[in-house]
Order: sequence, then structure tokens, then C-alpha cells
Amino acid sequence: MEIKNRIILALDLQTIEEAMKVAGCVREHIDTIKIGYPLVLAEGLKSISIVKEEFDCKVIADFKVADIPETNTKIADLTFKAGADALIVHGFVGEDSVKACVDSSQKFDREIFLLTEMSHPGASRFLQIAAEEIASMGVDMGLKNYVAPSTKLNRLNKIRSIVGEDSFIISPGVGVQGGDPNQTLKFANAIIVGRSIYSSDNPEKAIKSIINDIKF
Ligand code: O7E
Repeated sequence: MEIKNRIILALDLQTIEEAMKVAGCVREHIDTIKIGYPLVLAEGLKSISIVKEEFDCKVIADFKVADIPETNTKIADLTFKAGADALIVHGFVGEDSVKACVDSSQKFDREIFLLTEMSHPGASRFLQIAAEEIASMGVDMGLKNYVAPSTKLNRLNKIRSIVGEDSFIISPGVGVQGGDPNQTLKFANAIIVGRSIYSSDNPEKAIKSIINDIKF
């Protein structure tokens, strides 16, 4: 996936008005927006098509899908029918559950991202232990898109070494969670940024400052 300025905006706002306002402030600088539960549970799945149509952007649906294969198929089908270009899927649920989402993405000619390990401190207890195997499973399945944390650079680097240089890694946790854009982009192809942009008094200034700081 090509991502303008290597920044994905995490639009975790809870009204479509606020979401549109923030996205409108940064529209010149991005072409990929991540929409997750905060906006979709508040405003419905139509948020995906509303954002896509207004900003002519790619939408990654962050539903961290983690159910049995049959339910994953339903979730993925509904998400792609709603217009999402890609869907984020948890890897810890195993190959059959991930494959259900892969099959759906192929049916709709869209993409999935496999979530290997998470950025928050609590993820170190359970998910970190499985993360390398999750990444290896993705490689065995022929997957090319991954999510790995910017807050744990050694872990991000490890995931990169497993999935290989040809894979595409997007990395959350930059900014408020402590991740550094430049350090992250040594290992990841794009960063995911939410609050540092949408909670700023001046979202455009905030994104420009991140873009100016990116050296790699
Ligand atoms: O901390 P912020 O405000 O910059 O937002 C980070 C976003 O990335 C937010 O939407 C959160 O749900 C998401 N995220 C993480 O913060 N950590 C993870 O490990 C994974 C994600 C995520 O987006 O998962 C799928 C890519």
C-alpha cells in the first residue's frame, strides 16, 4: 500500500463532525485514514464511506478482528462491503481465523494487515510471547502486511527480521504513547498517529511538524 508521507491518521473521534473537521485540516498531507471502533460504534459503518468519499482516501478498518473463522468472515465481508480498503486482523486467534479474513479480502480485492504485537505496556504479558510465532504464521500464509509497535523498537525490529524487507509494516504508538517517528521508520514503512494530531489545537501544524521531523 502506498501511504502519502508515510503517515496514517488514526481518526479515533466519536462524532462524524469532529472526524471530518480534523481530517479536513490535514487532507493535503495524508491519503490514508484508520477508522476504528470509536467512530464506527458512535456513527455506524457508514463512517467509512463518508470519509472515503469526502477525502478521496484509503480507509483501513481497525476492527482487530479476533473471532472464530465463520464470524470473522461475516465481519470482514461487512467491512469490505462498507468500502474499507484494508482490515486489521489479530493473529493470536490462529491460522484458520486469519485465513477467513484473507479469503474475504481476496473476494473483494482488498487487503488485510496482520496484528502481531501491540504497543501498550500490558501487551508484554501475553501477546509478546506469541508475537514472533504470529509473524512467522503470517509469512507461512504468504501475508505481506503487518502491524507492530513503535513503542518497543527491539520488538518492531524483531518482527521486521521475521517478515522480511519485502513486507509492509505499519506501526502505532508514535507520539502520545512515546514512539519516535524516525526511530520507528527505520523498521516500519508507515506510522499510525492519532492523538498527537487530532487532540492538537492545530492538527495541520502538528502533522507538518511530524513530516518535517521525518528524516528516513
Ligand atoms: O496513541 P494514538 O492516539 O496515536 O493512537 C494510536 C492508534 O493506534 C489507536 O487507534 C490505537 O487503537 C491503535 N493501536 C495502538 O495504539 N497500538 C497497537 O498496538 C495497535 C493499534 C492499532 O491500530 O492496531 C491496528 C493497527
